[in-house]
Amino acid sequence: MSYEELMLRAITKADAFKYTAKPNPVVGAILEKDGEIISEGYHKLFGHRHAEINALRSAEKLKNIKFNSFSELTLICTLEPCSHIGKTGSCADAIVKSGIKRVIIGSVDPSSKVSGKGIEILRKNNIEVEVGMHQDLVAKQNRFFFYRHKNNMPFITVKIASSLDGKSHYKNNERVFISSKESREDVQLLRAEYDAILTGTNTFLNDNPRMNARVNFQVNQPEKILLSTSLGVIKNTDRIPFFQGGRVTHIGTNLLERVLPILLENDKCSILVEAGPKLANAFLKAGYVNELIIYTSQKKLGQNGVDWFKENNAIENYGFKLESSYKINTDLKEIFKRNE
Ligand code: AOF
Ligand code: ZN
Repeated sequence: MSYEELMLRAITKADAFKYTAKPNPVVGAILEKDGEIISEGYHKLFGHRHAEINALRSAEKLKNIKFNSFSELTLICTLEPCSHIGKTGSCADAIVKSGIKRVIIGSVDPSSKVSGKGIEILRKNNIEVEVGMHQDLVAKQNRFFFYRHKNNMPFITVKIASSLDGKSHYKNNERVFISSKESREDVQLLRAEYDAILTGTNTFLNDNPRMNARVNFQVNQPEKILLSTSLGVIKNTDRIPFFQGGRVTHIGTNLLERVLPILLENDKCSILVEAGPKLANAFLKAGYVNELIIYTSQKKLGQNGVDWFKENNAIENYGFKLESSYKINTDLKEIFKRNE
């Protein structure tokens, strides 16, 4: 296999771990000799060993069987090997120590902890380094991670479920399921992709949500964030579904510029806002939203419903354009992107 084929293989196989590696990026590493794979490694679980270390460890077992010295091998890795001593040690240092002499890298790591320092360590130790092979694919598969580190901002998506007549819920807060069961299942998948789910007082009180990702595969559950000034200290949390399973953060301010730094804590890159019209519009108005996802059902709520948006053309006026749309049962799912 060529280096390019190996890079594409590493990118593809790394992607399978996107629900368990997050908020870390997915990363793949392959060691090759004369076009043949000697070993492969992937970053499978947040906090666990990095891809390069896994590849090095597997190769170690084949030394003197498939090769005699690591200097015979080329390392192909999707992301720049890390330079920091993080949870599991520096990959760049481990590569140097192994005796590898050639490394092909997909993309530079955009995080300030690394960003070029890993490559520098390799080059300083006389390792031949090539950077940029399929870097766009690597950035795309880690779009939240790249966005967060390039902009020092979280990637924020607002998700709403709307009736056909543009309403969110009934004025008297009578409980109503607007979208179909299938759409609600789709939302579970969406939740599984994000590092945190954010909601506000009204949704918290009226819907009593669990706000976790209920999917039938392993997932690093998103942190739950409650934005509320009115609730004060919440007691008896062991009886509230929202507080069960996974980390919960209660933020006692509605000033969004004060909220942003808190959204970046604990390595978080992406936030899914699942809130009512007030909070959703506040995020949109502040210009903090990257993506807007709307599930629209065939149901109408009529005069007793509360509008999602005040104006007719609100989505376009907020600076969004439609990127794609899908039918889910009788609902319509639309994804809007911010005009860049
Ligand atoms: C690599 N190989 O497989 C991954 C890397 O908290 P830690 O120690 O796990 O470090 C996480 C950071 O390491 C993450 O923010 C990113 O910069 C880099 N990810 N680097 O060399 C890997 N997953
Ligand atoms: Zn590393």
